[in-house]
Amino acid sequence: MHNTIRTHPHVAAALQERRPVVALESTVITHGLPYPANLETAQAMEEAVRAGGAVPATIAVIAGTIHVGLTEEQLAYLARRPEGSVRKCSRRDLPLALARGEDAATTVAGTMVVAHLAGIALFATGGIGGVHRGHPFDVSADLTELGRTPVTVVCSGAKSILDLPLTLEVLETNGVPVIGYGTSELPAFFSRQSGLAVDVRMDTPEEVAAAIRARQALGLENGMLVTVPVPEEAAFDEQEAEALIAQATAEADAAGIQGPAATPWLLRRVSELSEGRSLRANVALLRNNGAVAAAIAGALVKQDI
Ligand code: PSU
Ligand code: MN
Repeated sequence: MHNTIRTHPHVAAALQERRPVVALESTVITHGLPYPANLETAQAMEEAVRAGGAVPATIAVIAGTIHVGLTEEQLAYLARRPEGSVRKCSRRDLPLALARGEDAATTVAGTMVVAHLAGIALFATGGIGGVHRGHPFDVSADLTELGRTPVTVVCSGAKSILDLPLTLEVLETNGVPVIGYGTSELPAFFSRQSGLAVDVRMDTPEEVAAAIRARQALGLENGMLVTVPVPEEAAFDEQEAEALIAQATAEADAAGIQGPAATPWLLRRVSELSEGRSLRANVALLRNNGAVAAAIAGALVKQDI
């Protein structure tokens, strides 16, 4: 099984030399955004990580091999795959995709598993999964993974297609601290507000790096969440985002959409309903989160002496 994980030479060199590396997920490319916006966004996010002084490592399974860091061709290949041809790959799916030689895009949970195996401590994305509204037993494996894998996830909170208070409760149960980056309020993806408090506000990469170091010093195995509000110029106000999401959720329930299909279906519907405005917000926050994660990765490496 020595071919199970292949690390891109740029990523391998950075890890070897203890330079900053930021992992990126691939489900957002195959199941979260439409082509060609997905490819442009994935490229822009990698660029934001590089501009922030870190090496991006986008993670995906291609033909049964896990790749840590994709070539431009591999990124374009994944972004163009027709709907339904790439497995949405959480922790449980990884062995299935490998054994069957499939293409698979890693979710937050799947990406955390691989990042940890590869020795990458930080991971940036848009939104994590959570507890679905009206379906309190549909709890994303992302929350369980955050409770058991020591990777720090930089994101913009979660969309309010999820039940955000219940999502915070499950994070607490799993021992996952929620840090607000430059905010005391949990960001709700499209909007900067949710009315819910984070556990702590931190304003600099150094503060976050110190929290990561403290967790490592204690030998705790859980991950941490760093939540960054969407940039002001692309943000929706809370009521606006809420109206879109309430409609999409009601339609999904009426159509009987459930399980792993629920998140991709809701993301697409919200995008249709907002006529592309949500896409602009999505792109803006992904780039910004890449830049913030790169800065934290830089601070982490400096404290690593
Ligand atoms: N939320 C978003 N965009 C996304 C996802 C969530 O705003 O692309 C993706 C992430 O990959 C996340 C997954 O890990 O959906 C969660 O799916 P589920 O609810 O089936 O766990
Ligand atoms: Mn779900």
